[in-house]
Amino acid sequence: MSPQKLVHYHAPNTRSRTILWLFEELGSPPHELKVLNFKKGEHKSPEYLAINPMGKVPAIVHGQTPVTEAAAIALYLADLFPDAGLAPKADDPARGTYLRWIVFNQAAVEPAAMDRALKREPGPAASLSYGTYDTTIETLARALAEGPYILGDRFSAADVVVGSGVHWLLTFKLLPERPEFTSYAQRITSRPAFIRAASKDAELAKALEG
Ligand SMILES: N[C@@H](CCC(=O)N[C@@H](CS)C(=O)NCC(=O)O)C(=O)O
Repeated sequence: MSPQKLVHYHAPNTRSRTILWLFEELGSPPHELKVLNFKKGEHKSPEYLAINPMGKVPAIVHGQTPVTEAAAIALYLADLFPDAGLAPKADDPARGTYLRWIVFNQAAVEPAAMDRALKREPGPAASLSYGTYDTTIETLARALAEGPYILGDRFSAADVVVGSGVHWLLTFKLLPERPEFTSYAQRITSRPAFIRAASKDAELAKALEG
C-alpha cells in the first residue's frame, strides 16, 4: 500500500468510469475522489489545468505526481497495488500481452471507432496508427476470441481498459455485434466491481444534477 496521498479526479459518465471501476477491482484502496462538475467548467479551472492541461478526466495525483490518460492511470494503479493481482510483473511472460492490448485499445481501437463515428475520411492506412477500421476490429476480435479474458483465465487491468472500451463502443453501436465482443462485454459488465462502479457513477451524476 502506498503511503502517499492518492486523488482521483472524476466526472460521471465519462472515460473516468474506467478508473472508478479499476478502484473497485483493486479493493478500493484509500484514495480521495474529487468529482468535477463539467457544467460549471470545473475541469477548465486553473487549478485543474495545472494537473491536466487538456482539461479532461480522468486524472490522478499520487503524492506530487499527476498521471493523466485512462490507460496510463490503469497501468500505474495496477502496479501500485500489486496485491490485487491485476498486473503481470515485468518478468512475467504475460506482461507483453497485457501491455500490448492496453496500448492497442488507445492507439488503434479508440481512434478507429471515433473516425468511424464522426464519419471522418481516415486517410492512407499506412500512415494511420490504426491502419483501417476493419483490420483493427478484426485484430481486437481475435484478441478476445479465446477468452474468457485477455490473459486467458486471468482477469487483469487490461480487461478494465479494453472492457470499458468494448462496452462503451457496443453501447453506441460503434462495434459490430460479433459474439467475441458481446460475450466479452457480458462477462465484463456482470462483474460485481463493474456493477458497483456503474451504480456509484450514476449516484454521482444524480448528485451533480440535484
Ligand atoms: N485520452 C484521454 C481522453 C479523456 C477524455 O476525452 N475525457 C473526456 C470525457 S470522456 C473529457 O474530459 N472531456 C471534457 C472536455 O474535453 O472538455 C484518456 O484516455 O484519458
